[in-house]
Amino acid sequence: MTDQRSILLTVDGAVAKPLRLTFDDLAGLPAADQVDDISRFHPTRRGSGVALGAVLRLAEVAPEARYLTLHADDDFHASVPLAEVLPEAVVVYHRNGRLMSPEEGGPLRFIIKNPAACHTDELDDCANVKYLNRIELSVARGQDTRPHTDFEHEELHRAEG
Ligand SMILES: Nc1nc2c(c(=O)[nH]1)N[C@H]1C(S)=C(S)[C@@H](COP(=O)(O)O)O[C@H]1N2
Ligand SMILES: [Mo]
Repeated sequence: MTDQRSILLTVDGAVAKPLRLTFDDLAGLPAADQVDDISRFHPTRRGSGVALGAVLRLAEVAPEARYLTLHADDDFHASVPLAEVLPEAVVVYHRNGRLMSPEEGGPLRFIIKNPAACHTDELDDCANVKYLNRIELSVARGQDTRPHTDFEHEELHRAEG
């Protein structure tokens, strides 16, 4: 069962301080880093979160890290360049103070504010990872299962139901 004390997010790899964060840890990050209402960026998506930078600051990313890999419960993975994603991303973790359901992409969803269309760039809509459970920092690119073609997309979205 997911509740306010469950570990929602692991941050590990090339960091000085690996993290295991609960809902309360995310809610306890500074008010200035909280990002309200992602429907401002994505009209059909819901929820509020915290800037990726606030989470990475806590983890103390190693200076040699170049990639950030997002891992999800459904074995979906995306690996993106750290410097580019850092100012763009939000870790969505609540909706009006409540945990997000899987139907909403929760409990955690990664959101790039202004992504490129699917498979047109490294920071594309496919990297808006749902059911996020781990962020891994690394020197080299990590695991990436994003679809590359329209056909692969159709297959994936069919499997998602
Ligand atoms: N965990 C997980 N996240 C995922 C996917 C997935 O299959 N699993 N699909 C990705 C793709 S290819 C796209 S285009 C978007 C779709 O987001 P939506 O369901 O909000 O439209 O989610 C991305 N995040
Ligand atoms: Mo996608």
